[in-house]
Amino acid sequence: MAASGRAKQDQQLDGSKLKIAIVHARWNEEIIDALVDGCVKRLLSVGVKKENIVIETVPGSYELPVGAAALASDVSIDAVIAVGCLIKGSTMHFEYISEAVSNKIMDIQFKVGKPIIFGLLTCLTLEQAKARAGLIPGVMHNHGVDWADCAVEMASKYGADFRTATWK
Ligand code: RBF
Repeated sequence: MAASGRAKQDQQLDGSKLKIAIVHARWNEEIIDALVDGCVKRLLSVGVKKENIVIETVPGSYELPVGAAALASDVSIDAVIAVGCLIKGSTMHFEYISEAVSNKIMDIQFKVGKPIIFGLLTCLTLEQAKARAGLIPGVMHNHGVDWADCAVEMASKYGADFRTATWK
């Protein structure tokens, strides 16, 4: 039976030769700190060297595509993880920002030929965000861990071919 929810890893991850950038928004600090922490710990545990983890920030999630594109243009970086947390309020900002960011991140990875990992939580409540950042014990795991796995898997499996692919 296919795994549901968290994607099942089909190979041993080895990040020892990779350089990974994380760009994160500064809104919803408690959530972001937990997600970035989960992400960094996982990158280290799958072999990415401390000096090969680059962390940069942008003001809010809307700025993530610009930050991600700038980092991805550095030839030494193999993948970028864009981390943000949008919490739905009473106006339409949530819809505009989440759609713009998700579309642009997809677009950038095809332009630069590098994986840009979508680490944007789009939550209806703060409670949902806390759960997905692993801040409510026993409820959900820290999704930053999945994004680290995703970056290492995509950069190792598809990085080189994707960078040079002519069909992009
Ligand atoms: N940025 C986030 O990363 N998370 C949010 O929950 C968030 N909420 C916002 C709510 C409103 C009403 C506005 C105007 C902006 C919000 N932003 C949020 C900031 C946004 O991503 C961006 O930094 C600013 O709009 C400047 O371009």
